[in-house]
Amino acid sequence: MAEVDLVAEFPRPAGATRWAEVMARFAAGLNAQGRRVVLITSGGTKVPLEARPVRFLDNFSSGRRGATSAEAFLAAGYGVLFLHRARSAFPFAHRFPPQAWLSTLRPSGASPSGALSLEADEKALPGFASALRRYQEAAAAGTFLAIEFTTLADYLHLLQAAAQALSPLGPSAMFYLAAAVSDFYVPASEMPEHKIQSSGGPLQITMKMVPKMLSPLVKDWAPKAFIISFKLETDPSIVIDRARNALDTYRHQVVVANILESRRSFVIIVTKDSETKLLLSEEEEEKGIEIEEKIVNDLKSRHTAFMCDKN
Ligand code: 9Z3
Repeated sequence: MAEVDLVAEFPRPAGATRWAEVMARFAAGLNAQGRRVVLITSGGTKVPLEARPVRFLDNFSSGRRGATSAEAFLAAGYGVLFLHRARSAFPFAHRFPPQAWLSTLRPSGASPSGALSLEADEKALPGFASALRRYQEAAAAGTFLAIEFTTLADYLHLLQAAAQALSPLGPSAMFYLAAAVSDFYVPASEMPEHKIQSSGGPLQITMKMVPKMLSPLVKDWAPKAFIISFKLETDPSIVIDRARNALDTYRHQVVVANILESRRSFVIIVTKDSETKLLLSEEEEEKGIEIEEKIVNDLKSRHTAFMCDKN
């Protein structure tokens, strides 16, 4: 059966062609070094309700899962393609919001060459210097590429382009789909052109279902890759069933199941024939360990096994 282009009905973002080239070059360079590459999607999508949008549908996702996981994957030797919602948590920077450094970093002089010196008490900004160093090492080694999306349409086009860029890597590519992608949208043909008027009374909107991109991703865009999706629920009693349902439907390798309130300290790694609980103890939390380190460790070994199986 001919493949239906599910992405085509969404407006293509400006710059998509250039980003596709940048991603393809990034992936090819790392592939030539024999490095594994992970595509991390992170943050929530924004869905416009009007053609000249004043209002949007958005969601809770902060992007912390994706940003912290990117750091752990870089430490584990992966190349990281970080497809994230603009202004959501960014690797190595998200623990240091402006409030943390505006009052602690002090300009301590500028040299005639234009170099600016900044000073801070190490204790006032713990981890800051090490985060800068780790980010700059990854940037210099060419192992980290960050690309932004804002709307659902941006996300869908960039995901497709990223999948195509990683497709030549076969089983060395991992997809880590942690973004919280809207399930609903208003098609361009049904959008009011102008701002919806409150004088029209209470608002009723009918939204269409967003097609599940996991299906073409697994079947057509990157059929040899190691693919992990995330399942978020607020009701703990249904999350495993929903995760199993996704594995049965899409036939990919792993679902990471999590509950909204406990997502920072508990997840379940679900595969066709296993369920592995990963828990962060209070002691570990106090030491500053994050659950993403455990998730990435676990998935890296599963990825190794997957690659061995394919070779
Ligand atoms: C997740 O489940 C992520 O773990 C979170 C991370 C979004 C909860 P934060 O960004 O939170 O650190 O604040 N992501 C996937 C969520 C999702 O919408 N999954 C779909 C679903 O559950 C399947 S693709 O139906």
